[in-house]
Amino acid sequence: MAGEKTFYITTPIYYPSNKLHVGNSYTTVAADAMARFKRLTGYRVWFLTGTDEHGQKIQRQAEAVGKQPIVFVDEIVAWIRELWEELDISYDDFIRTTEDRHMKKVAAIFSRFYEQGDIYKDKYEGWYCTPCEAYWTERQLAGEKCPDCGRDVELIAEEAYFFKMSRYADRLLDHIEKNPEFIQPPSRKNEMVNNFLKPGLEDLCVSRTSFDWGIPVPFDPDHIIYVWLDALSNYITALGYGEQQSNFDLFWPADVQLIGKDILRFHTIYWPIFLMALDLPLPKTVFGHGWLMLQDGKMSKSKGNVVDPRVLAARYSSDALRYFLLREIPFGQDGIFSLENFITRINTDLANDLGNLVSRTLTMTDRYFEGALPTPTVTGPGDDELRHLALETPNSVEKAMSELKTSDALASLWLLVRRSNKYIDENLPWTLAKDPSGLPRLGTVIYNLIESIRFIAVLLKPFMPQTPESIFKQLGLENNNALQSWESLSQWGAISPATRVARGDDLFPRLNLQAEIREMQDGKTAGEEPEAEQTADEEQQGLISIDQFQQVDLRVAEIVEAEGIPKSDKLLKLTVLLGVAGKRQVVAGIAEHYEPESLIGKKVIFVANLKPVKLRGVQSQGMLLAAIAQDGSLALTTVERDMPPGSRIS
Ligand code: ME8
Repeated sequence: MAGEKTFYITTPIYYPSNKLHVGNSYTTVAADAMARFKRLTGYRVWFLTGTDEHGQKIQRQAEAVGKQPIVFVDEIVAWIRELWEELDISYDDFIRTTEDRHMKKVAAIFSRFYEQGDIYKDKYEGWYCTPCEAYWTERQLAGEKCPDCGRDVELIAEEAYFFKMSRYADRLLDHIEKNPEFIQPPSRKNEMVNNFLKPGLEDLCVSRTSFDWGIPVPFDPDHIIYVWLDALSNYITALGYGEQQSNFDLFWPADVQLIGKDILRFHTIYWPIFLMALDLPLPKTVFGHGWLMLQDGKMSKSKGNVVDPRVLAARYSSDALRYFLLREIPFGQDGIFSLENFITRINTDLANDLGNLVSRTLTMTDRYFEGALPTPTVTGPGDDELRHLALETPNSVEKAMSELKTSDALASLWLLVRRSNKYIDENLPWTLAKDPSGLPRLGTVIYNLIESIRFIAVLLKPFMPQTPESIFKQLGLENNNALQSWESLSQWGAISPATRVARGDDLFPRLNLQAEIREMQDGKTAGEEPEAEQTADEEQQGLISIDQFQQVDLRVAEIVEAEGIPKSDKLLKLTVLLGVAGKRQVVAGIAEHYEPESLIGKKVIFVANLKPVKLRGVQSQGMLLAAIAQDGSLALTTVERDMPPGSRIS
């Protein structure tokens, strides 16, 4: 549509060399919050992520576990997609550099560079860091190691194509100087200009011949196109660059390219130069964020549970993890990830501040007004201040988000959460409720609190997609798009009195810090002891130790009740008997395969120590095991002869 506001945001495309850790997830969660915020505020958004699958590093890792590179990456890419689903990442496209749509265009880009004289053939002799896929000159090395990652480098000498970077260096310097928003935050700009551009750019080696996992140079197929030229191009190939009437026309140049500070050089020097050579405009902003660090510095998979984002999201909820990531890293700096920081944030910000506000307010509406939102009639202390702050908060959130300061955006939203809690303490609703003459004021207090919670829920949507849904449901607004919209925040008092509200379960139950640390760190400590440590090969093959297997408490369970769940075709609510451990309620996705009545009396295999979750608002305290065939048919697993409920399976 003409005049439509568009917004194109990208994340780095990750190497599928191993499962991602919570640090990698940070970039994608931040990009997702940004994309959701822009959608909320009326933009047509395109949000791209994906995987960077070629190169020597991937080829070597695949060889190390005896797999074809494509088989190796397919498995990890599937894991990454599941991770994004579990973290509610709302990407519009996921590009894999092994896809035809990408490879063909990269080959054409390379040919164009060659034809227009940007590329020439020569011999490369110098250093290469395979983990970073980066070339280094002798002078750039840090004591014989890679200056970026500190690991060993290899000396390579091979025939190669080179890109004439110097042709474009002055134009790039000029662009950087004239467009202060191009490299963000500004401190990163000086680093690039002073360390790389001003000393003079060397021509860049853009092909390799000593391995074959990549895109061949179309006119010289012994050469494989340098993996960074291949990877960086994803931001335009995914949009359909070179095709007629594609998203490229609509969305390029990108508004924000979000990356970690480790890959700034590739994105603010190589990438803009390639774009200039293609005669294309440069992205408006390349934003290099800080790192999420562990207390002892490095973040790696061998640290066990604490860095596995899927373990964290499954145990503490995706919303809690997203909140932590978006709140904890201050603008442009590094942040520390520790279980202690994480649990403390959940307990203070989510359980005490937000959770308490919602549960106290809804409990009072239930108790004093039988769940019907009262009409505000009598003004009193704190009303004006609460209203002004609520009306101001969308502006402060928007301002912080326009600078990608997700932490500041959440901090300003929490001012409203805390102000609302203070409003309760100022007005003492339980005292007002004691005397009938206090009821009109009590009604106003409750109305204002509910309206403030509505503002908070709308503003939370980009950051924590699930929690607002639960709040809107409690406020009786689950189907009311108008009152969930950004526009509705321009007016205080939009929610109509007499709306039926209903208190739900606590949004974020308080956690016991010591118990969590014990449970989660135990996994980590065990993983760090030499005898229990998995080798990289074992981990790649998905092997687990007997200790890991025994962490799952499997039991025989007898199904004693079964019924459908309203508005769900897939789910059944079951009650199972676990012998002396009593009964459990569980939600199972088997409604398309079993009639509820047919399940009564069946003895099935049950995972008894899963953390409870809510599915469609129904508490589920475990999981039934089932076999699922490729055609989608499903059969519950059971025991070969009758066994008492509660029997342990080992
Ligand atoms: O570099 N804290 O992929 P990659 C925060 N394929 N962010 C972190 C982090 C941490 N501790 N560790 C990693 C590549 N990241 C290339 C990119 S793009 C054309 C090609 C994030 O799998 C951060 O955004 O090594 C970093 O830039 C990215 O993960 C690196 O991912």
